[in-house]
Amino acid sequence: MPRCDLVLLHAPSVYDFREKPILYGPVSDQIPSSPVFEMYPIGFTSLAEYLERAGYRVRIVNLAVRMLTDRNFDAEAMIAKLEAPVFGIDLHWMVHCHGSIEVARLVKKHHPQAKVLFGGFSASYWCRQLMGYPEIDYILRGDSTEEPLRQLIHCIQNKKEPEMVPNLVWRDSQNEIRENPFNHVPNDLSHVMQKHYVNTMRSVIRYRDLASYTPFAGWKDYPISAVFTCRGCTHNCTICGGSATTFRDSFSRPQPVFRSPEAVVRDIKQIARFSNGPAFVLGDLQQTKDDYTRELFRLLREKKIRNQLIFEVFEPAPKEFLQRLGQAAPDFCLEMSPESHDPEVRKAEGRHFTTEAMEQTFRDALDAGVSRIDIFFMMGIGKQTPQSALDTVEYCGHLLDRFGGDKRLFPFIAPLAPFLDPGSPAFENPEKHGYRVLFKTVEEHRQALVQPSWKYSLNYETEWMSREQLVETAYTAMIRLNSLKAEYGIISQEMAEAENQRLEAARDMRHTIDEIVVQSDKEALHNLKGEIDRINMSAHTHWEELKLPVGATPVRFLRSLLSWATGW
Ligand code: B12
Ligand code: SF4
Repeated sequence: MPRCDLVLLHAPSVYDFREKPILYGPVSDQIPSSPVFEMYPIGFTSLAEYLERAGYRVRIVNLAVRMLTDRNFDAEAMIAKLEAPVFGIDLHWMVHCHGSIEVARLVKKHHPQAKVLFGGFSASYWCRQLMGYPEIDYILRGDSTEEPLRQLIHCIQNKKEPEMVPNLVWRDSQNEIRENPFNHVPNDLSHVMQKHYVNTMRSVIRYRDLASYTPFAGWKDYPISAVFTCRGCTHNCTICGGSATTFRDSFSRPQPVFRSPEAVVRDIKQIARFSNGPAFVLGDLQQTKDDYTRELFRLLREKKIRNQLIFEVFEPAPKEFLQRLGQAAPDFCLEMSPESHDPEVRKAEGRHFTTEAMEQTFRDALDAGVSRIDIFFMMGIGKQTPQSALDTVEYCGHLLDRFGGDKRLFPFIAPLAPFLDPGSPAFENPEKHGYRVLFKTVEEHRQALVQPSWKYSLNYETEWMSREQLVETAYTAMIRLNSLKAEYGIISQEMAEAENQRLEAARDMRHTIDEIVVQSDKEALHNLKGEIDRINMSAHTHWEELKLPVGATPVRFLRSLLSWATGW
């Protein structure tokens, strides 16, 4: 096998999810991942690309996707086979705190001399507690770890203590935990993602292992890609662990940093070379200055990108912005997450806009030629009672009426699950926002993830909704919304029925599990494993609704190989 300086591993949410009977619930219905959360952070490709440019060899292994797509895939054997002096494991999303720590343990078991490094938002937030796990040697904090990681690998290869590596938390030779200054927070991102798709392709070929680079199960048929425009956020949503205050307090970033319009369009162009799938432009462009969006839109027009582009707005957008967007990216899609129809609930969530302004945005986007608008509502948030969540669904009916049943409007509703984000304003000041945080340590979250049903995994409840109420309301609201969407012809009757059948089955199952929990009957739970798995995996059919058309050859492998060979 060719030399490797760093292996980046992505774990499933729960390491032994194939053995444990766990009813996951609708925790990942609105993203490409299954409840195993098999998608690795976009930062993996950025870290790999940066290090490859610096002369190191990096391999990405998405263990989660391999375990999910191949029942016989032996993750431990794969870990044992890999050879590298450093293994980086993401703990970006808290939902991986079971799997990531388990994978770290296996790395140490098979490679006692190798170093184990953690990184990502959750690793940054929980760094002190995590250092209590003996399998973790290093944690790199922050949203921009490319350069610190290069320095760390240099130290490891040259057997130097990493005292000067910024953002690093580490254990020194005396077994003391050391925290280096957290001061690498770049205000310019021109050093990252310069040629990342080319470098990714090179590694795929070098290690002859496309399967391990796959971002999520089903990616080959629906290769949606993400293009990040910024690190940080100007907004401060109450439940968000990526809000302005979380970035400031937990990731040392006082304000967001934006990539240049050229870099963003370069990424989109690179994606277009190997994929016909949509590209999701992450981050509301309205956060930038007007001349930024003008330049970005100009470049998009000039490059004539054929892939469908998805944009998101965090707040209502002016008509002129949407028109310019429509001209730059005809056929564009728009996403917005008002979370609730009720202005009071929205305000408590940190979204200070009126229903009129929101509906005007939908109107203007439709007029600007949007091909679809995905509207996301959430259940379990502050000031929201079960009735209020159900009223949100009825509001969706009103919205569809108001727009004459326009089939480009796609409302969705889902629970805030399984976790309230660590570091979010609500997690940090639960009383102020009417939340009760039930788990306060990494270990409690780890244990929560292996509970038999998602009701017991939820790490919070609110003054207005208990965990029990949230779970019950979630099923009722989602079933009702599916029926509504079928009534308006937004989804087919068959899809609504299939969706509702699996939601009903999940609801029945969660009641059965509640009874088993009361009786502490482990054997009865194990006997349900097959049925629970069937419900868990069929839960993912919901994602079908969010897909856009991608044509007959979604991924162009030959073209990618050619690009690699010619160095782009
Ligand atoms: C884009 C985004 C997504 C995209 C993910 C695209 C992708 N593949 O990364 C989508 C929409 C799919 C998504 C899904 C989810 N998301 Co999200 N997401 C975001 C968002 C809006 C931006 C993240 C971003 O820009 N990252 C770019 C940079 C900062 O990160 P990065 O490049 O990936 O990684 C850098 C560092 O984090 C670090 N790093 C990361 N991993 C590692 C590993 C090692 C070893 C090292 C050294 C460093 C390192 O270095 C990288 C480069 O320097 C944030 C909110 C925000 N404002 O930040 C939420 C956020 C990260 N998501 C969050 C959550 C909860 C989720 C979901 C669990 C939601 C759900 N229940 O469905 C899922 C999980 C998906 C999965 N794994 O399957 C929370 C996380 C809170 C927490 N601490 O757990 C956030 C903070 C806010 C939120 N609620 O949306 N998300
Ligand atoms: S949820 Fe709010 S704070 Fe978080 S990334 Fe989106 S707009 Fe920013």
